[in-house]
Amino acid sequence: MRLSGCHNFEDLRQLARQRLPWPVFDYIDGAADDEATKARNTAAFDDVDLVPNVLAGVAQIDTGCTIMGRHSALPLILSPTALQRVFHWQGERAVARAAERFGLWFGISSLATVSIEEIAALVSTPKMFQLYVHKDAGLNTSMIDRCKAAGFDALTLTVDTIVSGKRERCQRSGFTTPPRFTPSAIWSYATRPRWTLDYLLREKFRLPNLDTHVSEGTGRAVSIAEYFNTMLDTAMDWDTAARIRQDWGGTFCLKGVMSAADARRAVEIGADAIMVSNHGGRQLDGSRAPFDQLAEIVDAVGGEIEIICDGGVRRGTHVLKALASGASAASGGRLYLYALAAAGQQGVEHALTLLRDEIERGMRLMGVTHVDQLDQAMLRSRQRR
Ligand code: FNR
Ligand code: LAC
Repeated sequence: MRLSGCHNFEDLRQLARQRLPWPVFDYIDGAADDEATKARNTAAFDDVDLVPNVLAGVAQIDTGCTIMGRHSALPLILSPTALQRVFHWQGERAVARAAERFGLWFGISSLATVSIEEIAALVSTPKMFQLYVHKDAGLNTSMIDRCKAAGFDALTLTVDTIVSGKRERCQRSGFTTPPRFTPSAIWSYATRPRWTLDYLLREKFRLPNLDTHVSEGTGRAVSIAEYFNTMLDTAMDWDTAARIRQDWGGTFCLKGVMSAADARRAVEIGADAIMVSNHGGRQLDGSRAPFDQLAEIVDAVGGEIEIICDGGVRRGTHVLKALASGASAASGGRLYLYALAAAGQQGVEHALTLLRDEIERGMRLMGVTHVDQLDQAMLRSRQRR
């Protein structure tokens, strides 16, 4: 299959599967335990139907909106995801450039494989830095200071990863950072010569060992691999989140909020936005889908804080349903990661073209000319007659 033959995300997912060694594909495609939540994240959108208004005069439509105080050409954010140069040698550079071409927000993970400074210098489109609080407070301070100096538009604190979800596909494949040279891993590389040549010639298999964070105070350089394997700290609590919000001082988002009580806590500590998210089903399997949970969150804090619906988005209509349910935007990781893995920046732009076209077509068929016309009256739950 070629990129030009990809007409939806499942096509892009298959193209990624063809190109990636299975341990790398399974790291993207996989989730926690039985992967029930990952499946529900997308299926949740199918349990709600759209009720269009016709003959509404939709010759001119505007898909633009404001997200966290910045204009966005679509109500869509490319969520932060780790290790992108493991998926494709262009990595975060490709995603940043594609986001800029489409006028979208994108996120850079604490586990990114391109530096904060390089990304900031590369593009001017709104960007968030996603912080995983590390046990070494000097690392947290260093990253926040670097993001301030680099002019990042928002700090997004991920709060649903106090411990890692049980990723059984990764346990089975032996996917680790840095990649281990077990017999099965070597065989998986041999079956994907194009990816392996790229990775060998460009990254020399050293990628996750790049030193990308330096601890303030100790000056200790920490590689992505070490950060990935040492960051989680069960001591992380709301007081820490409030302190980080204070230290950052700018637009602040909490990613991974699922309960109304936590949404209210986010308002109390002065967060500007929350990403209602279960980490793409990669953390607590059995967790409710963000789209299913959205109404409860909107009832609790709608109008007090921006609400972003993160996860499971695979169609333009999913974005429209999230907005009609009260979200200010939708976001996702796999919605662009399969495309990145399959074809770098060209792939991400292809995925964003598919989504943009589906959002535009969906708005026209819904009879709306601007995204803020989408509301609950246009939705019907399948359960309710
Ligand atoms: C992620 N996600 C993630 N989230 C985060 O806060 N920091 C991170 O480093 C990562 N890394 C990461 C890697 C990969 C391979 C995936 C698939 C996901 C979660 C991501 O931001 C987002 O919440 C989910 O991807 C949303 O679900 P969908 O859109 O992938 O269904
Ligand atoms: C993951 C972590 C890195 O989901 O957020 O793999």
